[in-house]
Amino acid sequence: MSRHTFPRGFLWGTATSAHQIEGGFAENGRGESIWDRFAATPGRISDGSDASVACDHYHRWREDVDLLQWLGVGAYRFSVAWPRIMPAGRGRVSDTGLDFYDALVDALLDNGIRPFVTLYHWDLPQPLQDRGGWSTRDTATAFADYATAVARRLGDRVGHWITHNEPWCAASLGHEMGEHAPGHRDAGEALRAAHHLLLSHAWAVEALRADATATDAEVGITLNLAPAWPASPREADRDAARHFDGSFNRWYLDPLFRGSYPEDAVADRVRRGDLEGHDLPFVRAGDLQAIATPLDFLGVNYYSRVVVRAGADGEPVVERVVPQEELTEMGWEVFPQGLYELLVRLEREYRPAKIYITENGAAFRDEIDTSGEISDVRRIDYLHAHLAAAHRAISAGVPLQGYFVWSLLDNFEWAHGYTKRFGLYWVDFATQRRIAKQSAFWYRDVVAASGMDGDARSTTVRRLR
Ligand code: IFM
Repeated sequence: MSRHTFPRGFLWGTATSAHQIEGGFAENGRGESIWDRFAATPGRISDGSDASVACDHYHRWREDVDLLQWLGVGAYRFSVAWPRIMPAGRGRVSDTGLDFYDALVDALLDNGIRPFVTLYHWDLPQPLQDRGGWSTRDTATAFADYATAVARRLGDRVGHWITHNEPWCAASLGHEMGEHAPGHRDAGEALRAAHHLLLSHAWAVEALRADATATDAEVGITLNLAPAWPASPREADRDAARHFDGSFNRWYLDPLFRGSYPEDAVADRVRRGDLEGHDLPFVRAGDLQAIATPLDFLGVNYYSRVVVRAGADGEPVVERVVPQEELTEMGWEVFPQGLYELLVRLEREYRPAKIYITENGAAFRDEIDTSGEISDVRRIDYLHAHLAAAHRAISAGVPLQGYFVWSLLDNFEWAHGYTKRFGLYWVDFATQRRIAKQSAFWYRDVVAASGMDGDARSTTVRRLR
């Protein structure tokens, strides 16, 4: 049977984010975040929940480090909650806020696990939102100060920094589609927010490089990327796929790697009336040069592709092209081939120095059986197929250096509340008990061998106990 063996030094990890797991909202002077406010607004979260307790990781982090140690992973990606560090968003820095992450970093390092620290995973301090949030340049300035505060405290030990997680989500889901905090529906505001997120990335890179002193320190950003396929060979559908690619993928990749926004995508926005005139009025001299500062790595979050057709007005409309059984609980198609294509494209068109897959995983309807086991065979198949695609991309020359499963734990899935489970560990939110799913056993074997058999199902069956 064929095997997929990953190169020596390949990093295996799992990922989480502060707001989705920590809870402890009222502890040690943490300030309010835009997600606290958003979740408190009736109708915003599908199950009416919030993240005030979530996985109670704020109190159970030692237990969670034990889970990582049991999995045998060499890396753990987590985010720092800005409202814990600067409760007002700027100004006073909370030492007790920093203490929490300081202790976590030490515990990880004691267990031989490298911390990958994300500075922003969507929990903007509410006081900054009250003054305009990401639609203002001031928030980018505040972010650079926050980056400095974190780097000064953790930078002697943290070797991997991610400035932002998925700026498209923060900008577009938050400001154009209204599905994420702060819940606005203004396409022009979303473009301003996207620019200020990228600008704040640039300033944070500078701050981290100045203040993070660990010798191997690397700085990058994580983007959520999805290949866009036309629903048919029709010219209009191909153009709709180009349009989607421009606003979703290239709107971030081009400024970061080429120092410019993609012209065709800007033209699409002008046509839609999202921009005043034919220009990007919020871009100032020097911004794009700063945004294109070379990165040590690109973080890639991959979940699925999109299939796009041209709507009546030519606008891209996302289509579902596969039966329900081939979708995850999020309604996303299982399409591992897309990961291969994406990685190869990134290497060819943007040449990042290194790539880490900083998130990949799936929500399925997990159930505990009568013997207390969670046989999440579909998740194992999903992860297996995506790892096989990643392995193929490495063989094709992609500088992929690590892979992080989303997620370590079932957690607060934003507007879906607790209804979507992505974890390798089941979390019983009533008792906070963590139970390893079969995928955790499977991943542990993959990590130990730094590879896996060619065939997922046979591996799975052997592991079921
Ligand atoms: O849970 C999210 C995460 O916060 C960001 N990337 C996608 C995940 C699944 O939706």
